[in-house]
Parts: sequence; structure tokens; C-alpha cells
Amino acid sequence: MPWRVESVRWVFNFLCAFPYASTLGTYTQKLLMAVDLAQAISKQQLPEVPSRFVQPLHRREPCHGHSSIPVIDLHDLLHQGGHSAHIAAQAVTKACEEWGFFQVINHGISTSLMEDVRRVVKEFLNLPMEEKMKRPMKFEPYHPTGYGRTFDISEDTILDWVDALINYISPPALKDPEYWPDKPAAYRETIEAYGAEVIKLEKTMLGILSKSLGLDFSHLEEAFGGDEAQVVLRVNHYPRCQQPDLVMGLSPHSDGSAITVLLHDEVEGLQVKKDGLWWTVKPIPGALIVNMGDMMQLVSNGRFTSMEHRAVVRSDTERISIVVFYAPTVSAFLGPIAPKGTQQNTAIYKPIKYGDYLATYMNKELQGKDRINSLLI
Ligand SMILES: O=C(O)CCC(=O)C(=O)O
Repeated sequence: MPWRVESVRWVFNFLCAFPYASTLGTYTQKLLMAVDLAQAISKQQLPEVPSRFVQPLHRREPCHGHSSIPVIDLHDLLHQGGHSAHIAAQAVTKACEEWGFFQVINHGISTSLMEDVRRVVKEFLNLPMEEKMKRPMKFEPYHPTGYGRTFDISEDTILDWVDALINYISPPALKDPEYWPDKPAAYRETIEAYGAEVIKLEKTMLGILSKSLGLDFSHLEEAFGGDEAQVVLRVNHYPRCQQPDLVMGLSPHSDGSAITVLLHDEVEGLQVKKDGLWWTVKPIPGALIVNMGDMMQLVSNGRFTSMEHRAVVRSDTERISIVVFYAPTVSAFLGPIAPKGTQQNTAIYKPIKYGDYLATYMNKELQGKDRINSLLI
């Protein structure tokens, strides 16, 4: 590491440590992290990105162009019922089979709420680093929470160019309110309100997909633990990067969740891998991006696909994505589910307790679809 960076790090850590050394008892972690975050590095405007962020060539697969992931209008499904609702439900099912990724419009979440969410998140990210670091990422095997970095497994880990803010929305036992920012003042209330709306949408999607699998509407919701399902907000902050082609915003992965809803800021950066090629998703203003997580691929015995995706970064602008993962409770024991009245005799995946899946997921570098593939029989 060049001496200039090292001395900036030392001075920064020294100055930052005192004001909040006593908060939350995670002093050591803050010392390690403050200037290592992507935002802090981005601000230094170094001529070259630090080597820990540089991806080897084989992990920088080129992108092919723009993709046309399906766009589904949910208006009739949410408000109309009848034949047109059925058509929309079929479109959701087909998108989950073919892509595992789609955008939804008329999804029932108001534009003003989405704008409020973007605003409070941006206000948080614009706070001085010492304010944000009052809640440094707390690492527990299943439940990282707070602000900082995830998937920083060892000194050899190649880091992604992203800072994260993670807050548990549900169940109450996992919320850890002291890790929710109290600045800006509207953060908690806004995220709670948005979280409640996204949960409704995610449950609707689960209901549709349950029916498509020949199950009762509430089957998957219950299988994932009902009110004990884990709903987690993850803010991804991808600051501007002077050498965007050398780094990855978020390495290729499929989500460990059941279903994920992403609120974007209209900046391109999300890419999906279809038939071996990377494609950039063009975010539609007002739309939300929905994708299947590994648990849907598992319970549907591979019928729904948790598509591999990644995030790239840019030199001209930062990017922010606000993601809500809906995941099973850790005690849920999950495997391919046979449709009602039938027997599954061709399961291609082994069943697993979700807590065990998550423990492996959170404690390894992101690497494509290796987690779900490890359950293949
Ligand atoms: O920021 C994005 O577009 C992708 C986010 C993502 O894949 C994740 O948070 O798991």
C-alpha cells in the first residue's frame, strides 16, 4: 500500500475513533474499516484503485449489451381479478421460469413512498463517515447488520466496490433497532412503511408461484416460516470509481433469499447472466426489479431460476440500489416440494435447513451459483 494511503488511513482512523469509541462496543472493527470503505477511497481520488479491489481478468467477463428482461404490469392482478389477473399471473410464472428476473410496473407502491425511500437513503449516505460508522457492520454468522462491508472473508478476498447498509425489517426479534440509523430522522419510519409494502408485494408473488407449483396460495409463505420469515433491507452504495473496468460493484452471485425486490435509482449497473452471456438491465422509471432467490429454485426443483447477476460501477456517477430480501426463517427445512396430491420422485436438489444454507452463504466469497449448485444431487 502506498505510504500516502497508509498515512491517510492512520490519521483518519485516529481522528474518527474518539468521538464514538464507546458506542456499540465495536471499536476495533471501526478502526479497521473507516477509510477502507469504497466511498472513502472514492473521495481520495487516487490515480489507481487499491489492489484489494482489482479483479483478476478471468472475473471481468465482458457485457454483451442491454437485455430485455420481462416487464409485467401488475395492475389487473392487484386490482381486477378475473381473466386479466390470470394473464398477469401467467406472465409472472413464465418470467420466473425463463429469467428469474423481471420488472414490475403498477406494483401498488406509491411513487412518493419510493422517492421518500431514495431520499432518506441518500441523506444517510451523505452523512459524514463518523456518523455512519456509529453503526458499523456487525458480523454474526447469519445476520450481518449495520453499515460497512460484507463478504470480506479474509485478507485475500478481492473486495467489491460497494458499501452496504443492512437493516432487518422482520421478524421483530431480528430487527436490532440500535443498528438502524437515527439520522436522517425520517429513516426508520420511511423504511418501515416501505418494508411493509414490499412484504405485501413479495407475498403476492409467492402466492402466485405457489399456485403455479400446484400448491395452495399460502403454501410457500408458510414453508418459509410465515411471520418468522426474514425480511432484510440492503442498501448498496456504489461510489464513483476511477477505474471501473478493473473492479466489480457486486461479484456474480444468485441471491440466497426466496425472493428479492430491488428499488433502483435509474442508473444502469445491474447485469444478469443468461445463457452464459452478461446483459445490462435497463431500469424503467417507477418500476421495481423482482428476482428469484436460490430458495425458489430449490423448492420448485429447478423450475424457477435464481439467475446469476452482478453489479458494475461507473466513473461518471455513483449508483444506489435498495434491496429487500424475503428469506425463510433459519429453522425452515426446505427441499423440492411436490405438488398437492402427487409425489416428487425426481428431486434434483438435496433438502437443507435454511440456517445451514445461510451460514455457508454469508461466510464465503460470492461466486456465481456455487451455493445452490452444491445442493444438486
Ligand atoms: O445493485 C444491484 O443492482 C444488485 C444488488 C444485488 O444483487 C444484491 O444486493 O444482492
